[in-house]
Amino acid sequence: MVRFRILVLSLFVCAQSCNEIESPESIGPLPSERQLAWHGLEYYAFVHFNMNTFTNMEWGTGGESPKQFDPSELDTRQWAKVVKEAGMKGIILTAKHHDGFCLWPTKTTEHSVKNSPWKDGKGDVLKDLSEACKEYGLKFGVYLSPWDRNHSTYGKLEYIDVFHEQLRELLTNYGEVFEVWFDGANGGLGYYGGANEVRKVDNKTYYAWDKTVAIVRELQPNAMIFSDGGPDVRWVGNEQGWAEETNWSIMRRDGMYPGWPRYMELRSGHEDGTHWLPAEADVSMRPGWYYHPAEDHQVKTLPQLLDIYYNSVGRNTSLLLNLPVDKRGLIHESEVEVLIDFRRRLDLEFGTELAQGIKLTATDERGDKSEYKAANVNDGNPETYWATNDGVSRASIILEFNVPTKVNRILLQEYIPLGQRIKNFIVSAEIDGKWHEIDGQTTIGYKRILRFKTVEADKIKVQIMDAKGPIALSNIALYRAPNLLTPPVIKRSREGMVSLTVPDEEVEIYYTLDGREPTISSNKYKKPFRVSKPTTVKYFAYDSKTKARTEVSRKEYDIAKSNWNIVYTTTGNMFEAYKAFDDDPITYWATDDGVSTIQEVIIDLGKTYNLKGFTYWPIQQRYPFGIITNFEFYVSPDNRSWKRVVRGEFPNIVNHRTEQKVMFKPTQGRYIKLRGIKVAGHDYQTSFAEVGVVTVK
Ligand code: FUL
Repeated sequence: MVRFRILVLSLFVCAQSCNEIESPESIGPLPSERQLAWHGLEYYAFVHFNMNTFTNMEWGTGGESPKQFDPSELDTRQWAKVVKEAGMKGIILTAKHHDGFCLWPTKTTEHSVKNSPWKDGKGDVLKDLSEACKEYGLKFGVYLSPWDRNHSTYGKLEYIDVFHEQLRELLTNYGEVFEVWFDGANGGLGYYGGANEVRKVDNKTYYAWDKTVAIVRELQPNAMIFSDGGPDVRWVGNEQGWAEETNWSIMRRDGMYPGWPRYMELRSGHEDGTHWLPAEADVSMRPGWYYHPAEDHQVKTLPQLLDIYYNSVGRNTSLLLNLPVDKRGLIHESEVEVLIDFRRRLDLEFGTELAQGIKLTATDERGDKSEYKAANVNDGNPETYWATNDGVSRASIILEFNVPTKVNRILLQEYIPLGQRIKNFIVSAEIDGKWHEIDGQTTIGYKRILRFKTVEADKIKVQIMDAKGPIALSNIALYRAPNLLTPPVIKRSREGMVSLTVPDEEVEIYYTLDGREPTISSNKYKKPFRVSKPTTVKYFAYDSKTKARTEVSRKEYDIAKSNWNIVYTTTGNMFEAYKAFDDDPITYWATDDGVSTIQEVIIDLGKTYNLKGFTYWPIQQRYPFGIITNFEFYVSPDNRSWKRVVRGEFPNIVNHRTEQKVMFKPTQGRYIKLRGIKVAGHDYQTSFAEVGVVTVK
């Protein structure tokens, strides 16, 4: 009898507590199973490789010949190996870009690899890549441009059948596809089977999106569908790889479609979104999406990639990093090197998790000592989470170290199967018994990572200030990323002020101006210094914690350009012409377009110098124009009598857009004249990113 009573009692207690500890109710739209799985990928590769690789274009017209597609060493296994070693989880390939060339032997058009010299028309890049991905344990995805500038029926209904059939082929013949990528760029001028005309479409209706989505669902039910408006994953609203700090994974999706004009909203989502629609941040390793030899010196650097990572993955998006495969059919050596460095660096940044298993307390826990306890955020299990009681959307959690510990990163994750809820939070550190606020932010979502200056803390506190309902946090991790040691970036202003910068505030810089090798007893860089005469600056970065240093870099400067003035330009806005000598090759100045005569600039150097050479930086912009290929250079003492000191050609400057240096016999003069006697382009419009002189010391 007694026993029976105990049993009844305990059943009663259990029923009570089971009621108490029900999970919080979900809030707002929720991720689907396929979206949840996709969130875990975080970082994967885009590969732009197609006809444009061979025509050196970004958007081919569609009038290209399949014969032009002719890679010499195409090796999709090299792509997969590099991507795997870089720590990425998959590859999405441009199966067909806007020019309509298909990388697989489609039955829908003759404009494909089957009519190319590559493998005598027997090749199939999609097959090769899907197999390579399988071999390396990578996901495989396809980009299929809805816009087709080659197909004669583009703009008519017949084309939609072609487009859908292409989609069917891609989703049937190459195994599991994890993402299907639909571009928003649509309609316009094209070849269209020889019509060479402008064809406009209504991108809301023309592609029969409902049917398109149904085809993907039918053939690849687990595949995510990407477009500006989803339905599964949205564009992030820019092509530089960043989201806003506030970033909701939900949006008012109805009414959105590829090419949606309110794309700025994609950067932060909608707090009152009606559908789960997380963002994917796409960005290329180079200025262009396709490989152009002229951009070999513009591959993203390690610090740039880290910024991209923190501004995408660290702000609740996935990162789709584009690798422009080159004409050989390989990922270029420069990309390979930096991608591996980046991977190593990420391993270092997130190598040692400092919060795992340390003491935790929270101001509120759902149910007493329940399965929603605070300790769930650092148990290494993404399935468990800390939750607060109903009605509690403001609460703090404190992580307490056993000994003061250095920290400079915090990673937070909400338990998104129950929706995205946090609107506002503050992170603080307790140092020597006093609390210091480190950062105050808004959303978290699937993942949020904050970088901050290293603190040696006893405790770290996360205060959730506002949420849509009870809090559900599955992970809080703390890290101490080692200092990032990269060669300093050097710049000189037009006034001659030289600055040296490194991405990590805790790294020091040392330099010399007298030609001697710098050491840690040389000048320590504190603020910009003046260099107005010919000088070699030698410098390196130094981490005093580890005593590691970068190799010595050197930069030669000639006279500063502070007293230079523009005297004459054939055409163009003279008031802007100083951009041709502001010591910054990223800015540029150009003469007018549509001009049919040779263009020149005359610059007054402010006083007479003994000159022995000049320099010219071609324009660095993504779509270059007006690059001087053949030049004449003149010197004058008075802007009246001119002496031509040199004429010649900048060899291969269009493909290698780096600084050109031309020497001549020493000549005294105060005025210089540079004439572009031949420029790359359809007229004489001439651009100048930077002009400089070499003086006799
Ligand atoms: C854009 C396209 O027009 C570019 O060529 C590139 O494919 C990029 C990823 O998307 O909208």
